[in-house]
Amino acid sequence: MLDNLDALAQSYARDGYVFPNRAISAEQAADYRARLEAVEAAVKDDPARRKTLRRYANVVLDFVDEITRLPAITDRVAAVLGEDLLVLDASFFIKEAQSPNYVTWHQDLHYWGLDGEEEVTAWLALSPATCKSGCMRFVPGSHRQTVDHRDTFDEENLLTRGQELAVEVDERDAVDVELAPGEFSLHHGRVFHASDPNSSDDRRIGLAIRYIVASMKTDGGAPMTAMLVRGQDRHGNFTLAEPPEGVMTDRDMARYEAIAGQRTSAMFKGAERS
Ligand SMILES: O=C(O)CCC(=O)C(=O)O
Repeated sequence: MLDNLDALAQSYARDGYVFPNRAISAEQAADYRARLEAVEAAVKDDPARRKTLRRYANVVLDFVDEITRLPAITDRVAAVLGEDLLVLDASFFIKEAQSPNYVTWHQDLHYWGLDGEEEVTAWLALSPATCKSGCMRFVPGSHRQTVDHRDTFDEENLLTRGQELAVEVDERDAVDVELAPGEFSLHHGRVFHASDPNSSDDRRIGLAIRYIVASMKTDGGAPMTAMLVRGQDRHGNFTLAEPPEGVMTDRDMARYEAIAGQRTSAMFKGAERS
């Protein structure tokens, strides 16, 4: 665990990631997990709310917005990106116990419609992320290149377009990102990463928080909305979202629709299917 922030920033610059980092205790992680699972149970018969819950959790769940602002996380992100931080979204990546869902090798920034690379994902474990449960895998140093992707649209793939790198990855180069509940990794938007199915008896629950610098711009597509979580926005390149007022309130669900519409048009640009 790198508590020296300069050393953390250097390690991140070299490898394109840094882990493990501690955000919250195991008990706090269990508490957040219980809150998430209570919401999941409440919306289990409502497909639209179930989807929103996973994709833009920080816009509709007050306790997820709270996580995105935790100094234990943002101090480390700020060591890499600086003090003014926006969150583009915070999504749950959940693999049910003994489930086939996986994530192909990809680079995040490929389809996000941003014009820069100053983005960091903090991936927080709310259950054990192990090789058995399908933790993420990173290729050290791969963030220094930009490679083409192809779409697979495979049903079991957790990515929007089932996108994958159009180059082969030598699996022997990959590092397993095992995390205990309450720990998180940081990764660069160009680092090659993937994850395998969950063959454990517990759910694998991760919250991926996408931080960008406030000076980021969209690449010319529709304007986008983001949440200011630290410092100031001196640029005005994004519409600033209001923090959620509770748990999936009607006001926040209506706001989510507009935000999701903007992001979906960027994410599916050039895709054969939506
Ligand atoms: O949760 C996973 O297995 C993959 C997550 C991912 O691709 C990401 O956070 O960028």
